[in-house]
Amino acid sequence: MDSKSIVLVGAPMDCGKARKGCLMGPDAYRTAGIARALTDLGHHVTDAGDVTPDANDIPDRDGLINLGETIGWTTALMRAAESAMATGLPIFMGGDHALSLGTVPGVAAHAAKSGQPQFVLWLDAHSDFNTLETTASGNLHGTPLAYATGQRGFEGFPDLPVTVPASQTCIIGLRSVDLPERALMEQTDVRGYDMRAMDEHGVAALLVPFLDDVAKAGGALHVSLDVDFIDPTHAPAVGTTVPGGATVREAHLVMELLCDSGLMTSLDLVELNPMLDERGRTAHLMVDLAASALGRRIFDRPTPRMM
Ligand code: 4U7
Ligand code: MN
Ligand code: MN
Ligand code: MN
Repeated sequence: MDSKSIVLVGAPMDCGKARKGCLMGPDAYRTAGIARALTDLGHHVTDAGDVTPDANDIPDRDGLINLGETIGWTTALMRAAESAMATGLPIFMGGDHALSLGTVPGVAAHAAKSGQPQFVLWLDAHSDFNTLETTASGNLHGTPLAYATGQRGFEGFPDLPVTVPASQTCIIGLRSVDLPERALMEQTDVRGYDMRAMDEHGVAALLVPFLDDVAKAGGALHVSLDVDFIDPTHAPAVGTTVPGGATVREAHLVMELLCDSGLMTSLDLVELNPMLDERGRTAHLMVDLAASALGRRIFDRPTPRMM
């Protein structure tokens, strides 16, 4: 792969759910050597440090966890994402998945300025397609894909000048979808593939047609990788474990196919909770997956670290 300018953007946000720990994610990725792993592949890597949330006086609302704080992160991350796109390929290091409420609209705003259609690949056990009205848990990390695709039901959040058409999004890895979010998804043409589809057809057969569509449209491709896409036996450091997830090789294959396509223009690494990790193995796996997406091939892997 050609040498790229990669910009690391930390988003130590933890307000998207009640359980704490994701705020340590950015520093866990730094400690696990994300910059070095990408530099070793020939890329130019800069660390832009951590974003801080905007202040606002949005009142809390019953049944919604940390509404004002989440909106503060959303507005800050929209700006950070749009401006990072002008300097290279951003990797947004979360932080919980509520960060995509800001990163996806931010990168989409950048693409719109050059008339490029924005596509989104969502690698997740969950569809994250709840709205403020449908969420049963009140955890806003379960809502970003609905917001970014322009669904109604986000009162208090900024109106999005640029949304990503649901037809330009693809979810892979599904095994936990709430009934109301499923009903909402079914009104759109989001492509959602569950673990059964992955078992039956193989992940490449699901991903490649989507990548072909991105290529044909000359699109930008944002990839949002939730730790819980991977099976919890391999990636234990996440609050929302769901058994029956992707294997290590399936996850790497997705990243390798993304690399071959040359289409990925931005990446979220979300939901890592270092408090729940085992000797850093999940953080290292996420770094290795990012490296696969950016050019590391199987036989280039360094000798495994002693952990
Ligand atoms: B994640 C859930 F109810 N759907 O809304 C919800 F199952 O970013 C889970 O994918 C959301 O980890 C998971 O709370 C959000 C739940
Ligand atoms: Mn650009
Ligand atoms: Mn998620
Ligand atoms: Mn998830």
